[in-house]
Amino acid sequence: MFKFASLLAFVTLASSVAAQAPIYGQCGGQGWSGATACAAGSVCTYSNDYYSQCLPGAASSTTAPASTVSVPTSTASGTSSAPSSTSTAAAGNPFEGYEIFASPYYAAEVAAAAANITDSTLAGKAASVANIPTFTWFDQVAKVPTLGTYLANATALQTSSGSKQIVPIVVYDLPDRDCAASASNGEFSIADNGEANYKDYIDQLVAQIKQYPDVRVVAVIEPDSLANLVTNLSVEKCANAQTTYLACVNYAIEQLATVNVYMYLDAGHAGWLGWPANLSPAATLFTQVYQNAGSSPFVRGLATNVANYNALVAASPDPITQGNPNYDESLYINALAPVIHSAGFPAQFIVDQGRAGVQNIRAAWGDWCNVKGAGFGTQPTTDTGDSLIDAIVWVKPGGECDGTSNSSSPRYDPHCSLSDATIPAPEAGTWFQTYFETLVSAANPAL
Ligand code: RCB
Repeated sequence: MFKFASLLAFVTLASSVAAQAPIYGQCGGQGWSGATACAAGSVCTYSNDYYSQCLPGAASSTTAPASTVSVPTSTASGTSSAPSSTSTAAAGNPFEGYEIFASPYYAAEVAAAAANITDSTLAGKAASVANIPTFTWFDQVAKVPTLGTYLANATALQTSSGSKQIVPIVVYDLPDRDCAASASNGEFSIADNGEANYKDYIDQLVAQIKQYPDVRVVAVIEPDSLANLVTNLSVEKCANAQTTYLACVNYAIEQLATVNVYMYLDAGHAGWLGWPANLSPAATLFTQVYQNAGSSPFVRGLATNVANYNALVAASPDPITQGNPNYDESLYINALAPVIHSAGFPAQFIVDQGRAGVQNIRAAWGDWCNVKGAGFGTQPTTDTGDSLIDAIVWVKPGGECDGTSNSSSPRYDPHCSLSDATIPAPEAGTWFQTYFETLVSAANPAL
């Protein structure tokens, strides 16, 4: 998976009338013929060979505070803990009593996308997605300064509104990233100083977070990474990456704990580690990672279904799940939890439902790329109906592409041209307008 997209349509429009790309607009990359200068207050920042983007400078940002959405809280808890300004982790659910801060970056993407929809009913629904809090992915070190902007905005909003803010981020920049697939290969390579580069990336995240102790930060740690170490050590790139992944994830946990970040390690999904043969090795690995990092109370638990499509509770098993008794995320979590708890990791869970609104759309459970017919799912809430689950969240920013269907791209992954993938799909990480429109129109519950 890979997420950090361009405002393609927005940029196209803007670059035809101005020589400057707007903040968050594309400003370079192979084949790019639009503006290469950025609007005041932003700097053209290399993302990858296909994509450079105007990012606000950390010091001079004028980004307006983003809107937030109240996360309905379950009635069980009336108390909430103090802002994370001490080194003691608060007991209980870190989401409880907090509003999840809505990223101004994703809001801008969505606003631009909605402006491109002619059907006014659909456009109105699309625009409403900007107010639904979605995690922000730090998939590249050059984007880390923008975290300071978000934290400053969240701090200001917390002060002005009196509502405590939790800023949701994804830590996603391992060297030799996405070792079993191609579409989301990252910027760092183990062979080329990758571990040191990764530690520098973590240090930069920590330095930003340290400056804003009054807002709470919650992080999903390295999607797919530990799951790949459970099931894909037969892939040479994963086997080679094993030691480095573990060292890097350990460093991330230990450092982020020093600035009171509440962490959930990515735990794949029901159709990956939920297979009975995979559950026990997964529990062992997660527990080892937790304990090697000193059993930090800031490691709250595990995140499941990130960027995937599984229901939390399926009305009936999708035929593709046949053979796996854990055919939805709830069953997976309730099968994994006792094993991991008895191993010594008292994990709680969060579950991505961002693209899980429509079921029975895949030809095979392992299909993950831009699956056709997906709709936005249950909106973020702590009212999860399961005491093991802290929150339903939207981790994958819906509308950002999973990977290109162009077989001549260096990051082409065959999953992205399967019969159940949406084709043609643009380069990984760019905005995928038609996919976003389907997510909106198929949303369940409806937007
Ligand atoms: C990642 O792909 C798939 O799960 C299991 O084996 C079986 N049986 C991408 O790489 C995930 O569904 C495999 O052990 C065992 O008894 C990322 O780029 C798929 O989701 C299991 O490994 C027993 O009948 C992307 O971001 C994952 C496999 C039986 C991410 O997905 C892939 O593993 C599963 O089959 C049957 C997004 O989630 C990685 O290899 C598939 O059903 C099967």
